[in-house]
Amino acid sequence: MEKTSKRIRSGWLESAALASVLVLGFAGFSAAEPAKAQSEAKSNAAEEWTMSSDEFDTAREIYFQRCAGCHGVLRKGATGKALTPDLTRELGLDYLESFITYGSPAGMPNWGTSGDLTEEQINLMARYVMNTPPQPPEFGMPEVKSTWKVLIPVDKRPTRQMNKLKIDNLFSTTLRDSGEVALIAGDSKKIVTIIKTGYAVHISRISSSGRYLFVIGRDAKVTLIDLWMKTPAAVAEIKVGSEARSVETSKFEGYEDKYAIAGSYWPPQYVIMDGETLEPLKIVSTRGMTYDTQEYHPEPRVASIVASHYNPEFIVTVKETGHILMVDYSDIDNLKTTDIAAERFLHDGGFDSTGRYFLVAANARNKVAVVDTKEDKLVALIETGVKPHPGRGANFIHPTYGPVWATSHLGDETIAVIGTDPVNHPDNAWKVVQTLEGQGGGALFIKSHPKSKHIYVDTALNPDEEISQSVAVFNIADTAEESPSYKVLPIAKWSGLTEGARRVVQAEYNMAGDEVWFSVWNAKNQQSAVVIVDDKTLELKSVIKDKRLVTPTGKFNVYNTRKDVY
Ligand code: DHE
Repeated sequence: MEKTSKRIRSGWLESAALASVLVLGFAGFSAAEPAKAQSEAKSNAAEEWTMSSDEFDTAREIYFQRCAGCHGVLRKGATGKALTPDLTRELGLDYLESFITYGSPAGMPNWGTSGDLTEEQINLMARYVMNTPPQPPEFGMPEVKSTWKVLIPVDKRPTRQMNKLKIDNLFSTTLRDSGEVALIAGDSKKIVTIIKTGYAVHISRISSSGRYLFVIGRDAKVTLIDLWMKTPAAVAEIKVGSEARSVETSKFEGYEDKYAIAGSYWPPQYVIMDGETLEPLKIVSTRGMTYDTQEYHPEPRVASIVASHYNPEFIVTVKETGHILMVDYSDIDNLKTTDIAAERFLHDGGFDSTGRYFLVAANARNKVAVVDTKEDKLVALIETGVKPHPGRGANFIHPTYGPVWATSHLGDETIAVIGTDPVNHPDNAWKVVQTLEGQGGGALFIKSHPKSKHIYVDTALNPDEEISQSVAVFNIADTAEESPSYKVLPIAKWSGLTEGARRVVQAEYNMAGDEVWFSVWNAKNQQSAVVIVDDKTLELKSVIKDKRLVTPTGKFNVYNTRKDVY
């Protein structure tokens, strides 16, 4: 039975910051669709889901901005429930309105009572989800290629590093609502430059050599940035679909910097590109059967992607159908893929400390799937707490159980600690060896570093402000106790900001592993900050406040990201 912590009342996209201005329209939808929905509605003129074409367009945009990430474009459901008309019409207008207004303990945000949607908008959305979902366009090679731009050709780029930056200690910082990344120097804490990217950048990844930075927007735009230029800037860009979350680059020996891959939510597919120009080389659809019941799913979205260190392979997780694809890039024309049946609603994950095992959240059934990237095999499916959400997870040496990897949870306050050393600690391997209790549910990211004695857990989506504005820090030595206590760092308070949601999100270490950076995430029209903590003393070290730091969320230290140190 699903248990839900009483400390989490609501989930994704609840905050003012999250729900703040998402100005992207879904211009690519086929114009015929609203009319189709409308005429369908008109034929049932007395039905409660009747909408005008304008209303349908408005609702479609709100749906894309706030609902599609969890419920899917075709509304087949994933993190959120399925919302197809056969189900929603059964539920009826009143029920849907109240569900949207008040949310649910299972993670549906309380859009009405939080003030994010008006009563009128709620009525609109309730009627919208009773209509047939419109289908956005496909992105085959002609469409993808038409968006591809090489801004600076390879032969016009520098042949050596032209700046004095310590590239390995740069932080690529997502400025979510301004469609930019800020490159921040780890040593001086100064913003080196701000680069225009896709809309609502999700993650950054670094090429194996450390020269190229890849950034992906929620609008599926990939931006390639050359860190060797006097002032680092974009040298190529491409749009691989209309909605995406993941990008990665080839890391296996002999293929360093050669290929990039981006996975999209819509259309459900991945695109392999040239690593220096982003020229699209291969597009592979992920539509297909669920791994277990083998039923067709039209929208199995690509979630996390990592690059294997053991084989020339990308590890591509397919959310709704629960497949993990080991995509061999050594011969792109004769593409070989090992398809691992894992578990449903794959989301985010990372490697163990050796880089051999990939652990990824499967949040439909509260599991973590473990893949051996050397043998290309599923090693284990481990039951955790409610909706594991690790980011890339935290590796540390447990005083009792040896090498472990830990995940926090969206749906409860626990932290699951999993043994990862089948050689020297076989009894503990691939089991939850300990469950820590943190501040509350709504945790998004957990982080540690091989040189650190600490584990940091944010609770950015917890509805209690004190909890969402602070982080819990565990001392690794204390995990020898059955129920170790933790220290709470009031990061938002330390930022000096006094207004706004000030959600504290995503710990990221510097290259040396002696500082930890946190975003204090406010709405677009409010000031945000990055707060830096001294990892030895757990005291405030520095605060970066700058009017250009608009809605900072993820931060990606170049060295730690390219070497998978976490
Ligand atoms: Fe993320 C990682 C998807 C909402 C910030 N997020 C990921 C990954 C996926 C994903 C698939 C793993 C990428 C990889 O490793 O290749 N995220 C989604 C969603 O579908 C979801 C739930 C809803 C949505 O509509 O996007 C979602 N994510 C958010 C946010 O609201 C966050 C907090 C703010 C934002 O910028 O949008 C957010 N996601 C992040 C960050 C990471 C991430 C910072 C990388 C963490 C890391 O340390 O690796």
